[in-house]
Amino acid sequence: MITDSAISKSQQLIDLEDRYGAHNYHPLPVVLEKGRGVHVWDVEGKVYYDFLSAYSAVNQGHCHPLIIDALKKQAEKLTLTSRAFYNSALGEFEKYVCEYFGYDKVLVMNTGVEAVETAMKLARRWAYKVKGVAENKAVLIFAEGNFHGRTIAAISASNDPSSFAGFGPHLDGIVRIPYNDPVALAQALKDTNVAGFIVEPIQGEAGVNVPDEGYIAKCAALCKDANVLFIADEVQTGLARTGKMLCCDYDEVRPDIVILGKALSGGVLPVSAVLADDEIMLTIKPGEHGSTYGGNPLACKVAISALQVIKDENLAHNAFFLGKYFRQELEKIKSQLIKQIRGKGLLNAIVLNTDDEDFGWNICLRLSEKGLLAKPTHHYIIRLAPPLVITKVQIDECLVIIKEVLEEFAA
Ligand code: IF1
Repeated sequence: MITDSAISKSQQLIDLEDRYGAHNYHPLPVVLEKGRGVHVWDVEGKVYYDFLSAYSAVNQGHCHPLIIDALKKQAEKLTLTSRAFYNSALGEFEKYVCEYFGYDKVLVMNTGVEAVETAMKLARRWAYKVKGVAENKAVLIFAEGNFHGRTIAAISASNDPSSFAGFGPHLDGIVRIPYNDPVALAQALKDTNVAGFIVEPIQGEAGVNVPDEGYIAKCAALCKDANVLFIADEVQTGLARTGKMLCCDYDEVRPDIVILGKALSGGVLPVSAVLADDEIMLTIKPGEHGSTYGGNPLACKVAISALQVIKDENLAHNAFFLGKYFRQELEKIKSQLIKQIRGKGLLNAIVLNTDDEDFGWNICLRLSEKGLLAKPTHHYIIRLAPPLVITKVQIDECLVIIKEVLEEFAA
């Protein structure tokens, strides 16, 4: 007879999720209960380097003491008022984030996909009120291979069947063009009903798909010429992850609308935001958009602290230089298993040379046994994105683990 004690604590917790939770994920079999900086611990006490960083939400490291302090202080005072009333933290955060990024206004939401939805609504509204597009005719352009979240609007933009299939009917007014193809964009912009082009400066889910140098600048210029909003989804690439505060900074582009999420709270609670100037933002009037939790005082205080940490600890600088070093060292690994190393800052990927559907998964399993957590995307790409507080000594330690595992699989 198998008794409870014969089954590991991890397995018991995995079974619990399997029994009571919806089966919308397939996690690695690691059950985490503690995190600090670049490390996480499982329920058996094993420590790991976190090379996923909660999909770049914990750029500042797990449980950053200053962010947790801001959370605790505000949690004891006031957590939620709804937007039916003013609260004493929202204005402070709005001013802080607008000055931080240089925009007239911000609209605060919770999850990344809500911010994407907000940007879609703003672009449509701007098209009707400012550009003069006929009612219900507005078009939004997206790039193939995009990932903008899981709502009906976001999956309507997706060309990945695992996102959209079986969830139709989908949204109208969406056009998709190839990524990294300014000529295709120029062609699509000939339609005078286009409101905006929504694009990730690097495609995350597509496998850290880095476009050619100058792509973002070209796109922004084409949009400007066509009187179309250039909208950057920086939910994953933003907030120092790629080695600049925003990935668009590489191209010296100031998008008409910036979408932020994830690390805006340092992984503490869901906070997202849309930044734009008055001409765009003020097209939405009172009562026309919002969210119960959006702009709550707890989120506002946490987000101020999370942004402050990025600046104070020079995380963009650290990501830029350690990212460069990391890719350079990965390039030195001589293995026929590696097809390509790519990325920017500390958003990187190893593209594997394989037809084996389980290969990326098996490598990640072995990496986890050796104390490094990463997750494959598209079964042959391993994304490597540690918290930006990682040090060179730690990077070196991780390079040894990655090298050992790749050599093992090559043998
Ligand atoms: C999951 C990937 C990352 C995003 C961009 C908006 C959102 C995301 C550019 C929505 C979210 C996530 C969600 C996560 C997996 C993940 C992801 F693997 F799908 F591609 F990060 F790499 N725009 N990305 O990347 O933000 O509503 O989730 O807060 O489990 O679905 P959200």
